[in-house]
Amino acid sequence: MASTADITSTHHGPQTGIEYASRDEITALQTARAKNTLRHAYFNVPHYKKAFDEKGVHPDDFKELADFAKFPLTDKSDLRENYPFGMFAVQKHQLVRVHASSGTTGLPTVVGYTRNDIEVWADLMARSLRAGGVRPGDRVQVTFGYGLFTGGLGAHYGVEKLGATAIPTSGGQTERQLQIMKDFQPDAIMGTPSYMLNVLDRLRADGQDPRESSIRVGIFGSEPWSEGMRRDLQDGFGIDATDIYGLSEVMGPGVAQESIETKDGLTVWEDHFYPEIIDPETLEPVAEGEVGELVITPLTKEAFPVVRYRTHDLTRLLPGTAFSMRRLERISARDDDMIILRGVNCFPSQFEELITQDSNLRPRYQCVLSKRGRMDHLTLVVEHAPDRTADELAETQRHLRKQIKDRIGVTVDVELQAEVGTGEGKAKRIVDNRAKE
Ligand code: DLL
Repeated sequence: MASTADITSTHHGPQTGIEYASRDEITALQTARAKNTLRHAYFNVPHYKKAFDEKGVHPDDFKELADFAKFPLTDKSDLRENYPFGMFAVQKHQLVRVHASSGTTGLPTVVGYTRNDIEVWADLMARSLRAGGVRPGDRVQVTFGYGLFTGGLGAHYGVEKLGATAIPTSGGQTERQLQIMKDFQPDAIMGTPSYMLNVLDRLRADGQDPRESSIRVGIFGSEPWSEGMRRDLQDGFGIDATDIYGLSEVMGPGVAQESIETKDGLTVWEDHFYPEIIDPETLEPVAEGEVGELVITPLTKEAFPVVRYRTHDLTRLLPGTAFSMRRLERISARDDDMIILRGVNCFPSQFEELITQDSNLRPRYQCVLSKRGRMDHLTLVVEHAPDRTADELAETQRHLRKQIKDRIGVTVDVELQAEVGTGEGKAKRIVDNRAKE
């Protein structure tokens, strides 16, 4: 299990923590922990016993990491079928907390934690915060929602574990957030990138210079964002911004985190998670370094072990840089966010990258899908910067449309509006009106 020694060694201490272990050591640790996890799932969760038996595999068949490919994948539907507590591997009295993710449709998925699971999570969040540039003694404003969502409480326990001070503002109520930011002088802030953009705009609208704020670092995630958005947030606030990744079914935030020193993708904390990339069609592992769907097996979970969980997030695995553990390339899309226009696959993040290159536009946008005859049609609705003339806007609109055609290869309509809402919490990027017509 991770100890606090792991977190104090990151970056500015001696590089002796597990994040700097040799690949051989990491492989040995993952193999040993994977064997335990597979046994734990098989013998304590009826779903896994059945799924393994149906596939004709037994935990004893696992000898090396490549053997993971023999074991069944787990998808959200498996969790839904066992709603609410059917996938838990421990007795009721061993649970100290549950969280749930609402998902886009249907029943929420419910996840549970033992005391030790919470400890490990806090350690990994503390390690993530440290990798993202937060230091003991810093004040950290946590604008992720507190509640069933894992963002707020997950971040909170990590801040405390690191020896920093949590300012648990939770999400929303922006006026109040700003007042607290001004009065409490946080060194760091955490939240979704789309919410941080709201904060930035509100400060500017109030006639304040966001660069004057006390914030030094921002740790943002829970939704896809682009390099362009990073630029906007870093320049806007005058901070270093890094990316944090996680999902409730696998733990919560802190599965992977970008290093403030390299800002080159997110290190997967491989002592606790085994990442794989599969082809979402064939479900077979892809060649090393190729893009596909991320599949994760947590290696130390007690209450809620998951075997080969399909994240539906698209990315690829890269070798370690800041740490010896492998990195994920920025997760720019989920496979269910893929838009297919006349045979061309595209993702909202590709539009975002172009939007952030134009100073007449704000990275607040939605992709509105409709039907034109039998064809799918996309209208990209984008917020424009204030005080632009009609001519400037017409030119901006024409330019963006052409850029999208030239760079992404699809024809879309572009609509510019003074304000575009993307919802509370995670930004809603796709509005699908196709069934309505
Ligand atoms: O969003 C956990 C979290 C909280 C992560 C705070 C980071 C910060 P869920 O609500 O279960 O958990 O949603 C997980 O969000 O499968 C991705 O599709 C997306 N996601 C999370 N982080 C990132 C990121 C939390 N950095 C789902 N980049 C995941 C892109 C992200 N997508």
